[in-house]
Amino acid sequence: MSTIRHNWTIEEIRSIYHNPLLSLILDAAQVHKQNHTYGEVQISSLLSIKTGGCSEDCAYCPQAARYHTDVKVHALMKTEDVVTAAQNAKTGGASRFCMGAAWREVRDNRDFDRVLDMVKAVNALDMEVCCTLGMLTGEQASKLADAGLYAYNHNVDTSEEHYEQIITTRTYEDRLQTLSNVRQAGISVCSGGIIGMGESDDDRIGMLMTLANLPEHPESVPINVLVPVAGTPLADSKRVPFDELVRMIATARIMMPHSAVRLSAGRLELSIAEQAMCFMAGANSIFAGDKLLTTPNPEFNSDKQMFKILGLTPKAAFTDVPKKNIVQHEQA
Ligand code: SAM
Ligand code: DTB
Ligand code: SF4
Repeated sequence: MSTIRHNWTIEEIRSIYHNPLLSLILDAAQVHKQNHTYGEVQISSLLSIKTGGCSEDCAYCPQAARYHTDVKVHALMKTEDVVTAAQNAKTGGASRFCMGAAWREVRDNRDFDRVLDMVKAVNALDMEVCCTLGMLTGEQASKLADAGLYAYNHNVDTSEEHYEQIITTRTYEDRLQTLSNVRQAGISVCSGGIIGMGESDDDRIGMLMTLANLPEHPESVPINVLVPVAGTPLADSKRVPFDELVRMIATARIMMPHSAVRLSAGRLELSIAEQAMCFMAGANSIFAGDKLLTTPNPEFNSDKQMFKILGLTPKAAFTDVPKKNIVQHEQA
């Protein structure tokens, strides 16, 4: 097992990140092999349970109400439809089910009560239940934990310095506070970011430093490649070259040896060979299913073929979250 550190300096990370690519991949692969089953990949499935109409101004996001994108606003889904989607995802091999809502923050209302019911119901399917609902108070995090929530996704998205170029309607500190509330409630933390938003290498390095120097490393670290969406301010962003993605994954793997590093948005643009380099460099989790939240993702069959070609195996769910709650399905 590798040593877990929370005192990374920018210089140390720079020297890892800027290593010649093949040496970097080899170092990362060694860390990966010491801490994980090489070739085992955790499959998560995503569902947008409340879509569009969001009040925030995240420059990358097709769901922000202020940008004119093709996303259709959809109110919070019914619990039974969410459970059906989770069952289908499980049948397709997913061990984690992540429900996303286009909210700035959770409010204590009937919608939140319904989300708590969804969490209970998906937990009862023996899947790792994850939510991404925006900012949370400590009390809301505890309610989610009591309902059986396994993980909470809340990305820092970029470096603290670059953050205000991307989002002005909340602060970096707000993001970190929610992560701390989630941690305090005993929920597994999922936090990462996006590359391809005009950030510098030092911004990417700074983001990894923020994540790795948290009091505990996030158990999962999604690395998203920006999916440029027409109508958003970042619609015309240049595509991230695949070697920069591999570099980012390898550096995350070396800095956070025990965490799952998730090759997240942007896989549709990557060949199997490029994705293979990401897995060699330490990625051990993906989102599967032909849709992320609102944008397309590789088809089930093409991922199945990739798993076969690369000899990857899906990781089983790790659910020790007690199912003490009675599941109440709402009526339509
Ligand atoms: N509203 C909640 C929030 O912002 O935390 C949850 C949903 S939000 C869509 C979840 C994450 O999706 C964002 O933090 C961002 O990292 C990622 N994301 C959104 N749009 C993206 C895009 N176009 N390309 C890549 N990642 C994106
Ligand atoms: C994460 O880091 N990536 C996922 C998940 N967490 C919620 C979201 C990606 C969204 C991509 C744009 C979309 O499909 O709307
Ligand atoms: Fe809203 Fe989340 Fe999209 Fe930002 S990323 S606009 S908070 S849905």
